[in-house]
Amino acid sequence: MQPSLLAQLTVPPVSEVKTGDGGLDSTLITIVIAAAVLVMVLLLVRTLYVRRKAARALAAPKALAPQTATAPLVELPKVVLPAGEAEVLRLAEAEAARKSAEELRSQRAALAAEGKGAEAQALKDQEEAAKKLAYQAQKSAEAEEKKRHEAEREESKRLAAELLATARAEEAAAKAAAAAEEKVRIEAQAGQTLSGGLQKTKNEGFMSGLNRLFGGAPRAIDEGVLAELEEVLFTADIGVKTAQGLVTMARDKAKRNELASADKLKDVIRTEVARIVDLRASHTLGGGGPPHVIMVVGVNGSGKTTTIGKLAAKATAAGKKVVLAAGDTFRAAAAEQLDVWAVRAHAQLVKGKEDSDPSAVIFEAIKLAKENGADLVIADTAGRLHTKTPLMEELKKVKRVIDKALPGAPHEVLLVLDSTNGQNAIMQARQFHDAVGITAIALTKLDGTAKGGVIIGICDELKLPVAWAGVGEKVADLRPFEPKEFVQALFD
Ligand SMILES: Nc1nc2c(ncn2[C@@H]2O[C@H](COP(=O)(O)OP(=O)(O)OP(=O)(O)O)[C@@H](O)[C@H]2O)c(=O)[nH]1
Ligand SMILES: [Mg+2]
Repeated sequence: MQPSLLAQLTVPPVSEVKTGDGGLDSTLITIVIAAAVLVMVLLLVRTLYVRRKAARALAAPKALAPQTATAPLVELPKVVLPAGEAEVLRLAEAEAARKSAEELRSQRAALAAEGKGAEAQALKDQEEAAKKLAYQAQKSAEAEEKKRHEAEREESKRLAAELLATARAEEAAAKAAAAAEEKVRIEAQAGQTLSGGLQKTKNEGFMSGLNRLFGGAPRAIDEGVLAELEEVLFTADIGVKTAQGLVTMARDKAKRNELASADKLKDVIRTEVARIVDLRASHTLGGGGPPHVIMVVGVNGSGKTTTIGKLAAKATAAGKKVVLAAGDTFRAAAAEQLDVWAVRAHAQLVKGKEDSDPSAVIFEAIKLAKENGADLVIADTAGRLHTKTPLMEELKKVKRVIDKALPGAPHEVLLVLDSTNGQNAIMQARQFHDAVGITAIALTKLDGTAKGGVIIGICDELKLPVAWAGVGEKVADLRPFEPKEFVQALFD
């Protein structure tokens, strides 16, 4: 019969497939399967190896992490405890049972040699019992020994923790002692008094002119005296407007016959100067925030960085945590100079790359100060730019960004002015004040100039208080400016 079409198309089962040599076929299939299995096993081994290597690499830094540069390292001390009563007893029991088993074994051997099989068999049971007892006693002794080693490890850990705590306490005490020493050192740098720093202004500046006028024999107030006063004041560095005000006041009083003599005129000017400079400024370096943020501005070379360093040293000596922001990114040397002060003052410094955005650096510094619970941030800024952006525009931006970093900040905008610039300092102060709203002034280099009278002009024209007076290069040479002390130093 002819097979149906369907039957012709049906594929026969594998077992029915016949080729020339059935034995060779099955060998080939076996080889292929074996090769595939081998490849899979190799791949699996490789994957496991790679994973383990990666896991080890990840684990490595974790193991090192606690060993920070400052954390003292303590080795685990070796602790050896004597064996306890139970352990000794169990060991003795095991030893005695072993001996007994040994004796029974030799007795049994002797009996067997004498052909006393039944007696030897009886001893065999006793020997087994002794061996069992020895084994159990040995196990109990080992358990006791394990407990003892565990106790040794615990004691070792406890001792290590104790040693670590002692080492940490010693390290903290050493740090505190060093900080206290530094504080004493900074305080011991006596520095100049304000009066000492104003010597040139007193002996060569406008005060020397006034003293010439009022010194010597008593003089009646006449037009000659008033003309001389006008000349002295207009050539002084107190500014035209202030000089004008003082002269007008003197003339008015003379007209009203309120001035009996030139001495009286000196008193009147003293009182008026005292009134003008009596603008109170805060010297606390705090009150805002926290952190309290001071933005420091001023033309290049006015003494910004030096003043920041001195303020930072004062604040850290008073126990404050200080962060300095190297916002003058236009000169590489500016950040380096601030770095030196930061180290000296034990303050933290945040700096960016040269020519990086000053606002970004200051933003980062405030962020860090907030995270670290710092009390004070003092931000340095550039005094001159190499870019097309005008300096005042850049400073306005810095101020806006500070407010973004900490709403309400900066709490102080300190303008650093070089007193040797005389009346030009008044003009600078006006420009900075218009741009960023100055809250106080630090007047530097009073020790090297006769133009200290500029303080009077600044206070009079801008109604801005002078908070700090720089009278030298040492930390202590930055004096809190006290209006009364200033007037006394000049007039008495
Ligand atoms: N004698 C004296 N020198 C001072 C005083 N304050 C600052 N100086 C010096 O003035 C020079 C300039 O001071 P800096 O602090 O670098 O001035 P700056 O405003 O930061 O300058 P730039 O970074 O260039 O904008 C330095 O040599 C300071 O030592 C002071 O009160 N008395
Ligand atoms: Mg500087």
